[in-house]
Amino acid sequence: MATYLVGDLQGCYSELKALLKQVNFNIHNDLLYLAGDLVARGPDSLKTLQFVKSLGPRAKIVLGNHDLHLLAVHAGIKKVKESDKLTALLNSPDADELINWLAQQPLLQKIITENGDTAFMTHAGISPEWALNDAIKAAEDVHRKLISAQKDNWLALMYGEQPNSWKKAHSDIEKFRYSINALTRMRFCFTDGSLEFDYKDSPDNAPKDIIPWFELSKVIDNTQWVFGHWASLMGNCSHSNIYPLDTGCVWGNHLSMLRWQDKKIFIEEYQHVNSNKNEQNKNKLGNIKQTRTDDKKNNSK
Ligand SMILES: [Mn+2]
Repeated sequence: MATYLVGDLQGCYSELKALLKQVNFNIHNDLLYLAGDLVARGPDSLKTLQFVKSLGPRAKIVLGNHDLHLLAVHAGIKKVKESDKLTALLNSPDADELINWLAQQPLLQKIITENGDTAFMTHAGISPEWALNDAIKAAEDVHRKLISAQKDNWLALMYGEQPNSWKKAHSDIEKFRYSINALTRMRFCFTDGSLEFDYKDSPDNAPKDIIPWFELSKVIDNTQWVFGHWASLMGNCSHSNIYPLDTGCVWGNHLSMLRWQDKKIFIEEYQHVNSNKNEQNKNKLGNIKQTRTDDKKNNSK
């Protein structure tokens, strides 16, 4: 039995299928963990959702910001943007079934392998203001609201960036919004641990007053954490026990799959390279790609 982990699919269905073929994924024995953002922006969100749902209990996912946005669009709270490429999914006869299934998924997964090796997975990471149990409880609270009869009311309340600190989140609504932002949108924080929402580039070029969440969280000193969402990290960061999985496939780079048991990384290049925009994005990220992939491979030996 092997445990595989993949970052943001964002509709990159053919690349996921190619990765599973590459490792001879066995649906009866293996597990596939997906770090959220299954849909949006990429070539085939519909097939991606249909396929992941068809894996049943062999696929373990967490919700990302794009998944939550899809729930809001489907509920009529937000309008779909053309750039999200969600029209085929929303117009599909099985859209309700797929999106209702998506809404049942959690925001945090505990990964345990047969030898007792444990890790946690969320789409963005863990807030530096949270202990491990705070994160587990916050993710459960959000999940409970999203599977309740009041789901649509709660989805309408998730938008916004305040409060950006857990300390300032007093009401149920403030805690809900903060938790969603910390679990699915966070990259950088200010030095006091509060969330910064604008900067998306790699830490190398970041302004001095903001710091990656994983440089501030005490939890990750003794906890392994798996996350997606941050393509410009290109699978690398300064801590050996955290695993950034998003390597910007939808932006023209590649989809990465980590085999947990031996930490081997498998990759599939983006297969739809006929878009100028994707080529430009690839060039932007491309110069850090090779060294970081090599680094991670070296670390895993
Ligand atoms: Mn994301």
